[in-house]
Amino acid sequence: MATSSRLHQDLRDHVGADALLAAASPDWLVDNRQLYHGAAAAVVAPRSTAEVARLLAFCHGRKIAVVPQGGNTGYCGGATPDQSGNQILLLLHRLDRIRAVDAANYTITAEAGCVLATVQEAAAAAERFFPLSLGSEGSCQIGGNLATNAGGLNVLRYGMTRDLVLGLEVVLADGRVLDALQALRKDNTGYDVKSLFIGAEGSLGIITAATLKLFPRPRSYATAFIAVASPADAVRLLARLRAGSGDQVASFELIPRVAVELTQRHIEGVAAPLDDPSPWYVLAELTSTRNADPLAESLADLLATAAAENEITNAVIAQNEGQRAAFWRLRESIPAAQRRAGASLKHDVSVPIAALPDFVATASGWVAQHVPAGYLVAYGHIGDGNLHFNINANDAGSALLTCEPEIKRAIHDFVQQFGGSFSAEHGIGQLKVAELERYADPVELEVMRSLKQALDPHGILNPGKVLRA
Ligand code: FAD
Ligand code: 2HG
Ligand code: ZN
Repeated sequence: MATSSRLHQDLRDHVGADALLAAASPDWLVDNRQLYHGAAAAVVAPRSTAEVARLLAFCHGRKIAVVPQGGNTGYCGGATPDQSGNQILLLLHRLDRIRAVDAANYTITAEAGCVLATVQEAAAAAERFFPLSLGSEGSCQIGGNLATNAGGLNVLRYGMTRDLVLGLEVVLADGRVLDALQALRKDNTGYDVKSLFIGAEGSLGIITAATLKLFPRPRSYATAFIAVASPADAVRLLARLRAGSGDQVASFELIPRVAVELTQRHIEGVAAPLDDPSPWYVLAELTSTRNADPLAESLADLLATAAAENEITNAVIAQNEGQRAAFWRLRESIPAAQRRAGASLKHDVSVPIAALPDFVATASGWVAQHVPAGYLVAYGHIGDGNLHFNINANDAGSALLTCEPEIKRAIHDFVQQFGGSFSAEHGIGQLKVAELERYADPVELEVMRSLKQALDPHGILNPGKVLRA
């Protein structure tokens, strides 16, 4: 590694003087969950794909590692450099242009550093809808969403980020630019190369822009907060609502009583939508692109039948946009409430939806018996079979954190037993590399390593993330 001042001068010469930042903000060197603290040899914030390409060509030639960072909201330490001080931190936030909105083609082309909320707003301004929606949408970037294949609150209807992609522009490890920014819904010309970079967490290439699918804008909503006795009843209710509503369910979130209590305690202005306590709740939303679609009436009918069959114990339908926003605020502030409540362990798991009730019963039984230092806060996207099977500490946290390895092992083993995934939507980063090695099919792992070797022979792209360096 060249001396720091020499490296900085080389970066100015090769990439552009303006791209090199004077110093790293401490916020960029720690991950969102504060699990990892790193250091950087230099921080580069390019304004164009060409600058990213020049940076990578330079780093490829010198075998210098590059760690891309978007909004830094990721949960697995993927955007944090290691502690060597030899890696270059590549910030994408200056690549922030919406290049095109094509309302007739229902597509938007956005640069990687666009904040997700900005992409949503640009679509809305053209009377279109970009459905990716996460609690972090005010700060995460579309490039980070693509790199993690983010999920979120509308997957049930619209799919994961991968399902929303038509085209990508990617800078490869050696600086070549892959221009696959097609806006086509049909394109069977060989391998789907762009797909490799989605969910690769910056380990195979740097995403600089994407062409994304848009949809008709929803104009009618019906949003209910529903009390259910068990996850099994929630799963039955999901099937009922999907079939009975003409498949208009866009979101279906499971919330345990303890999460409602945590948000009331730690987040200002959150109120419990239903007075009588229930062990579980569902936040369900139906949407339609028709104006004044009587969704609330059909939802009320479906819920009345569900109540008559003892599938639900109570429900309230939002009567106006304020109430709808309040239901969503409660749901979206569960991670913040959990954080304010103290230390926690997170398990972002999925199983086939039908297996979810048995998984919850088995894994919570184990937690109740073996984890006296913590309490379960299991919530999430039950409509996608994805639960955040999190455990909060009863006290300062050290007793819980000490048991982290055996708790993780037990929960992830249950997940495997039920045919699920130990990382449903948050990726691998540096946090779950060993889990991937343990649970992935060995042949799949070999293919991943071959792809890494082929696309990044010097191992400069986000080393140690997804795969061991
Ligand atoms: P970063 O954290 O900056 O980076 C994530 C990874 O992508 C890193 O490996 C990084 O190196 C890589 N990367 C970033 N940009 C690029 C690029 N342009 N090219 C190549 N690689 C790149 N996630 C969900 O899936 N669903 C949720 O519902 C959800 N809710 C959340 C709620 C809260 C309150 C918070 C804090 C997080 C939540 N997340 C959720 C996690 C997080 O927001 C997502 O993983 C998000 O997609 C990360 O985007 P980012 O821009 O912050 O990426
Ligand atoms: C959510 O669904 C996010 O709110 C965050 O994916 C989950 O904090 C978590 O565990
Ligand atoms: Zn989630």
